[in-house]
Amino acid sequence: MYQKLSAKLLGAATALSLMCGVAAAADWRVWNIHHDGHPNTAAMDRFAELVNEATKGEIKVQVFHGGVLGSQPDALEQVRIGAIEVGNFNLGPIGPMVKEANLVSLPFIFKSVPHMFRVLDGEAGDIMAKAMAGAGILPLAWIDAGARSFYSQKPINTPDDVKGLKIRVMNNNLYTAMISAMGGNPSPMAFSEVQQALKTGVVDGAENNFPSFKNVGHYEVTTHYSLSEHLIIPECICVNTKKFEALSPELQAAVRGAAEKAALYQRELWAVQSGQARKDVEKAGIKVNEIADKSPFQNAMGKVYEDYLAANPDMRKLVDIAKSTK
Ligand code: BDP
Repeated sequence: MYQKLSAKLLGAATALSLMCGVAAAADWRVWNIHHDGHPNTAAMDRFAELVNEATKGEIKVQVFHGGVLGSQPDALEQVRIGAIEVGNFNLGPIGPMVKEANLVSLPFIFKSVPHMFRVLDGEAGDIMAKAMAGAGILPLAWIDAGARSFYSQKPINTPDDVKGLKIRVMNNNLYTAMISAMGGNPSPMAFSEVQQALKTGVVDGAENNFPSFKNVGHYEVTTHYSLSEHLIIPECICVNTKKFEALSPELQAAVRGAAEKAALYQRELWAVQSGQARKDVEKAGIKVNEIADKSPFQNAMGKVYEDYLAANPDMRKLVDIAKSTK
């Protein structure tokens, strides 16, 4: 009797909340790997404020910076299953879970950051976003992560300079193939371990953009940053698909709007702070070398593309779209 009554009451309450369009207040956790001083940290804080405002507190967002909720592959899994709601993810570590996301991890696939955004804003981006959402990681907005270049204890000007070097990469077989194709020894490793590994000589080098190179102190334990710009990998503000889809259309629009605004803010910050990060590390003693001719690096990637497309022939369509995007 009691059970029946409470079930009825619950039913009535649900019906009422549906009628009024009221969803229960939710607490959302956001994973961010970066620390204070990185553009993404400020942008994710902005995202939290915007969601709190736009949903009038119905969704309360708390951001956990510095990767305290786990490494990036772990956090991706957590967002995929809904244990964490949102993450600022790099698409590199998403590739092993969602094949379509691997488009952006093919070395030199994009001509520039604006080119990368044009590809993401077109059909290829739609295909990638759908596949990611299908895997539980729905991209609400794309953000800028510039280009990644090598840093080590010596300048790198040609693939030959990579020969024999142990280079840390993010978790993705495309990156190990990329380093091997240059004659180096790839070493996949969590971001949080890289500074110590560089310091103790466990690895000879790594690769990243200027803001991340600076923010986690990799510049303190290396001497040269060589502008190979071999990868232009975007990032996303991504949400667990089921949790997002369970929201009312109004709340979905509010969350998406907040992510889009935070992403624009991130891109503005990035434009200024990536140049500043370069200046800061140079001031601290890092020698930055331009690589006048990148074609030897690009040519060395022929085999990476060949092997990858032979194993993943269905990725050719995305590669063709990216290459034919002006
Ligand atoms: C940074 C990305 C971050 C990655 C890190 C890495 O923003 O998501 O985890 O590189 O190299 O630039 O692991």
